[in-house]
Amino acid sequence: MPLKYGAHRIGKRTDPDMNRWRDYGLGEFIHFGLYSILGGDYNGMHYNGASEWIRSWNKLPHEVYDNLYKKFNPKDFDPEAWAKMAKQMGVKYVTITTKHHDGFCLWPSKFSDFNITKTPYKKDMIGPMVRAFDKAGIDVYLYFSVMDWHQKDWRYDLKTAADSVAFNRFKTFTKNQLTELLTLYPETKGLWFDGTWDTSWKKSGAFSDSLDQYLKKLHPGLIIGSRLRADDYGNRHFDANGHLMGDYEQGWERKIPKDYSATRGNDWDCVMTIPENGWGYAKTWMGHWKTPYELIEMLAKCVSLDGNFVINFGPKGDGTFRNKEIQTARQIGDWMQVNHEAIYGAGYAGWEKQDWGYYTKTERTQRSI
Ligand code: H79
Repeated sequence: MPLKYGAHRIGKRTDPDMNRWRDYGLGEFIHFGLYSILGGDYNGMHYNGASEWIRSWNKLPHEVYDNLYKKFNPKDFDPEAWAKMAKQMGVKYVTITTKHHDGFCLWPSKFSDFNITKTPYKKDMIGPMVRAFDKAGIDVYLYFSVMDWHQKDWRYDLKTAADSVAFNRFKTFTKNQLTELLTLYPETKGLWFDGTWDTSWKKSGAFSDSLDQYLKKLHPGLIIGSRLRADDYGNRHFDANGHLMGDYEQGWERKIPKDYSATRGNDWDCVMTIPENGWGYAKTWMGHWKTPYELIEMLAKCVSLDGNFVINFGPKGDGTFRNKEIQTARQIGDWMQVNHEAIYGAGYAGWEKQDWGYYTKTERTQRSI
């Protein structure tokens, strides 16, 4: 089927930047923002959804949430300590929330007043994080929610001409913010898009395609997963011909392919929460906390199926990590120190999983077979 905005490449990217991505094995996700202050609680009540979605809770007035920036002061934020913890854990890449669905920007954006400079903390958080991780040898990816609850021009659907006019302004705003991020933080290796599931965006295949091409021209080598674009018919991830629209499949959120055929032979990564659901800090811990052992098994499974595994952390509003997350990171790091050879640069071995574990293959082990 002829498509104007379908996949422009069939099969995997083979350039050095993408080869480097493929070799990471283990990554870290960080969710940090205004929601970290509340930690899923408000007025003595507990929100049962994901804590970073608390603004959408009918018990919390929007104006309360939107004024949280006046209290945002992560005074103990220490980017070097964050990078050190990630390094010990053995992660090769980190994805940082620059702006979640609430629209709050952790960098001094010229295009939105709802940003870090208006808080008591005042200072940019993204730059120091990017530089600290980069210096530690950990590649940096920026999480960016397209959906933005703070922007008046955001639309869920485009039903009227006025909607389209507003949404066109929103597109320009989005492009400006992304240009700003890549210009301010040239160390960035890729962008992790989210909040792209609404009809308005699905109707914007032409724009998302041109945006993807523009960003890659601006920042050669940039890696963008399959969550940014939509094709001519509003298909996401895979176009109407079944081809992946992105450098890797970005649909594995809190789930892992059951076997190799489920990966369709594409590059992919799985992003995983330690609790059952919820990415931002949650004061009240609900449900099961994955043990380091469970997370390591997931990591081994992902690598054995040619994917990367990314574990999420939700630091507290003061900028420090909860002890349980620190311990989890440390225990995974201890395991990685002994077993990293089976993770870095490793992938699908073509052998069936056994009850005692998973096979992974590296170029070296491949040569010796
Ligand atoms: O940032 C983390 C989550 O907050 C975010 N992605 C990760 C990395 C995320 N947001 N939503 N989701 C994940 C799940 C999507 C839920 C949806 Fe819906 C179901 C979107 C559309 C249908 C909930 C119900 C939101 C709108 C209706």
